[in-house]
Amino acid sequence: MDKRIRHAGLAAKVMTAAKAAERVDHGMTIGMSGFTGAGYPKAVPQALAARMVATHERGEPFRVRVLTGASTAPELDGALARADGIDLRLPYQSDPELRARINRGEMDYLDIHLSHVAQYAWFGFFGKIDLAVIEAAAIMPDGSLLASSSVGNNKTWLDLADKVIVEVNHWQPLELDGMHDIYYGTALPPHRKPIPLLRPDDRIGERYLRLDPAKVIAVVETNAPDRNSAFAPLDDCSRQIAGHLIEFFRHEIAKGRLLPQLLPLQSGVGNIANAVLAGLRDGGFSGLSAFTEVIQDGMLELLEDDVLSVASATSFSLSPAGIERFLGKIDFFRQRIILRTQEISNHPELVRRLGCIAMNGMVETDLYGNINSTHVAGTSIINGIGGSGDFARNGFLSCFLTPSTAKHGAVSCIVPMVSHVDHTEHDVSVIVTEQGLADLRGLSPRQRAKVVIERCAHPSYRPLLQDHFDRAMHHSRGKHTPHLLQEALSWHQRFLDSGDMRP
Ligand code: 0RQ
Repeated sequence: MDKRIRHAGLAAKVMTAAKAAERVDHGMTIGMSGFTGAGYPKAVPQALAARMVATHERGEPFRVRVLTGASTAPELDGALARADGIDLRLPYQSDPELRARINRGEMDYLDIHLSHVAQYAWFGFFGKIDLAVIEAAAIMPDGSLLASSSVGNNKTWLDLADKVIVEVNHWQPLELDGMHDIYYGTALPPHRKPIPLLRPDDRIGERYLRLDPAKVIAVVETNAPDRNSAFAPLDDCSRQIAGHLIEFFRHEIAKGRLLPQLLPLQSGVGNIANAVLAGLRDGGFSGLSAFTEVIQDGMLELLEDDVLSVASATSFSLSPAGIERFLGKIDFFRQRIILRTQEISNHPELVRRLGCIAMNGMVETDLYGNINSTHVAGTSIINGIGGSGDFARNGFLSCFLTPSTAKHGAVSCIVPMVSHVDHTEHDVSVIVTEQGLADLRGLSPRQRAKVVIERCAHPSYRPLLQDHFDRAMHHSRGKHTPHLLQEALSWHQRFLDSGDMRP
């Protein structure tokens, strides 16, 4: 028996991806593994997409509802979207083909706080889960699964689904064994108990994902890497944003509001988040911890340099170079990295208890600190809220980062009114652009507008924002949060009409 499939009954269920995909039916709700391009099934979704195309060519419908941990990769979201095989997708995506279909209104997409997904599934809000398709690094002798490079919602899909297909990926290192911590203590209200996690490095769960072998209808063997793009080299803008944030941390330490080892860090995805991590390394910090969702390249470097002593997350999101780095020192990283289910990695109770410092990207902010993380001009989704809300609402400090402009200066990321709200003014502590940092804590809406314009707006938009605010102060009936309602979204309309927000 292959050393990766150590359960005799399940070894007997090995078949090709095409055979496994034949067991999937039109209309099914499928929970799949995968989180930010890691640990997603790689063969069955592509075989399923091929079946869908053939079925569509016969003039018959074949679409499924796809639930995951977060974004996946071209082999899953891309393949199924190209085959027009997704009826509904949740809770987070970043695939260009899928995004285009969502924004053309050809399928439904539910953008959900990542910590809510498991409990919504338990509450029954997504209906019956027919099938789970889960990537694993190995199947243990009792049928439990050694998870691969993400945990995400795998526990929930394995528990709730009627049937299970396991993809055993030989590319995933067996040395991941010992890195996962699968907590089985969550329950439906009113039976909930406190989650016994007091520090980011506490282990509260089990080593493997429980699986009832009787549910398994197929085991498919693969040997394929996780796919994530390389990070862009650090540019001046990201460096400046990181620099402002790190200067702010130093200021807070000097004021006695933060300890030198800060508080557990949550860091979002993307180049700016990676730049902040690099800034922490260069800034002489040490003894830090992370309680976050994804482990990017920058976090590996911090662990190696002992800036970070532990990182708790639910997934990796590594560039090809980051994967090489990880594989080369996997025993070292296993001592310092814990991968949990996303209901725990993002749990509001834990984020509040630990006092996380949340650092996330945004699309735009308004003068008052309401944040749009997801939509262009209020209507087209980019990725989704992901875990940003889980951390922003409950963290000790909630920081949102963006360049002050987008689209080569044609768009201001500071606007009179956001075109879509993901995080309200009540949940936002700090806004950072390459221009500077606005600390919104303890400020009224009018005070906030002043610092956001002064510190964060790009010089080419600052006078326009100041003029808008001054006239709003003069004409607005409600001076608590001044707005010129007839103009509030005119910047976005101008961008749609002319390609530039400026008159
Ligand atoms: O589009 O490449 O087509 O030009 O948005 O923007 O500057 O590359 O920044 O990769 O850091 O993404 C908010 C999307 C930022 C991300 C967002 C356009 C811009 C570009 C991307 P183009 P950048 P980033 C943990 C936390 C929500 C989820 C989250 C995100 C594209 O950070 O998805 O935080 N956050 N999860 O041109 C129009 C604006 C724009 C704009 C940027 N104001 N108007 N377009 N863009 N600002 C992870 C998980 O939860 C899994």
